[in-house]
Amino acid sequence: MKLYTSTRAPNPRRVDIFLAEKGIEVPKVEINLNNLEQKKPEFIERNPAMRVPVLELDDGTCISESIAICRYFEEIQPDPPLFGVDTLDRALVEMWQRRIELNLMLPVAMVFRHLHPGAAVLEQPQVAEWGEANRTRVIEAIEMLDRQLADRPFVTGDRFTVADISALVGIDFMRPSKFGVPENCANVLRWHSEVSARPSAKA
Ligand SMILES: N[C@@H](CCC(=O)N[C@@H](CS)C(=O)NCC(=O)O)C(=O)O
Repeated sequence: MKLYTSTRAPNPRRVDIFLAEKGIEVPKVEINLNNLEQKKPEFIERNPAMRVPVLELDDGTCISESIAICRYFEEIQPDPPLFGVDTLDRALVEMWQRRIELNLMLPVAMVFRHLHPGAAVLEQPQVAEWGEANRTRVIEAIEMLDRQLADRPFVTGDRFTVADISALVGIDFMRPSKFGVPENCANVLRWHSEVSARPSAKA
């Protein structure tokens, strides 16, 4: 088994945090995104979407999409459960994970890809207006999260789940675009300092 990954990129970090929580180690192959190694034919064979992370199994099967990779590890090692513990909990984790991915992570990525000079190699054309428009969406998503975190320690309740991982990675990826959690979102700020203190957050 091998994990094709890229240090400091947010989606690979989701898998790294997930694996750290499970205590699983997987050998890694570094893909240099700035050198566009993800667009080379041998990588496209592994992932036609030309993105990291990709998990290659020993029989050559490749799994891409961070959450699909995490689900694979959840099945082979259920403890600790990070996708919910029963029917209702699994549905709630799925709901929040998708909300966070679509409403927070994606707009944060749009801000970075369309405004950061370092992202020009990945995103052509860079449309500054689209990047700016997404800043508002990010803040709206954080406000949504703030309401959710008003009366529970983690995004879906008493347990740390994959929804917390996506939210943590999304929020931390605001940093290169030089914005962050608004000061009035006290619940998110409390949650963020707690989840950042987990050893897995160093991933
Ligand atoms: N939906 C994918 C997104 C993967 C993704 O966007 N990966 C970025 C790094 S965080 C990438 O490989 N970018 C390369 C590029 O844009 O060419 C997932 O969840 O894994």
